[in-house]
Amino acid sequence: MFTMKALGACALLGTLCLGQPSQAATILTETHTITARGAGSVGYSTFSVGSAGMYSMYTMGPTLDPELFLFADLNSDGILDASDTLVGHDDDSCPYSLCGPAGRFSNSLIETVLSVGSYILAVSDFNFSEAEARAGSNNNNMTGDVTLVVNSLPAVPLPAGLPLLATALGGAGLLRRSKRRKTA
Ligand SMILES: [Ca+2]
Ligand SMILES: [Ca+2]
Ligand SMILES: [Ca+2]
Ligand SMILES: [Ca+2]
Repeated sequence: MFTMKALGACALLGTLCLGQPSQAATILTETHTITARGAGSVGYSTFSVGSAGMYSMYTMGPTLDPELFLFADLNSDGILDASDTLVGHDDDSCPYSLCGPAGRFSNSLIETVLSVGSYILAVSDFNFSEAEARAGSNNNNMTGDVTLVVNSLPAVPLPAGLPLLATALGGAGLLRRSKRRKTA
């Protein structure tokens, strides 16, 4: 009886029982010095996702206007190839409370669900395009250090967790009904 209850609670919590930690965890912090042009004008960071779930990626670049691209490194070689696909992009979504100001402008924030695999972040100063990220060169009028941060977020954030909870509750209902049928 107690075992059945424990199983039910685990189903209710879903991925909390098996998947990600219940607290946000930083999986990458890396600082790039962004130059005006050429090889140093784009900063790249690579990271791996070992557990599918919600992730946040953001910039802290006090002296430039960061613009951020996220690519799936499909062949897991740590290099941005033509076959690696674009997953996310942002210029100015990060609030000052999280990322601080970026000159007169704002930092970048990408929050998305990521599946297991390898990823590449590319950062430079606005105006920065996907083509420039892939080419590895951008002409910047603002330069300086930008720190890239990647966090794994708690497994079931609300309201994204609500449909899961509803499914789990439905499952618990079915379990109760099938038990009732057995005892009847
Ligand atoms: Ca690659
Ligand atoms: Ca920006
Ligand atoms: Ca600029
Ligand atoms: Ca540009």
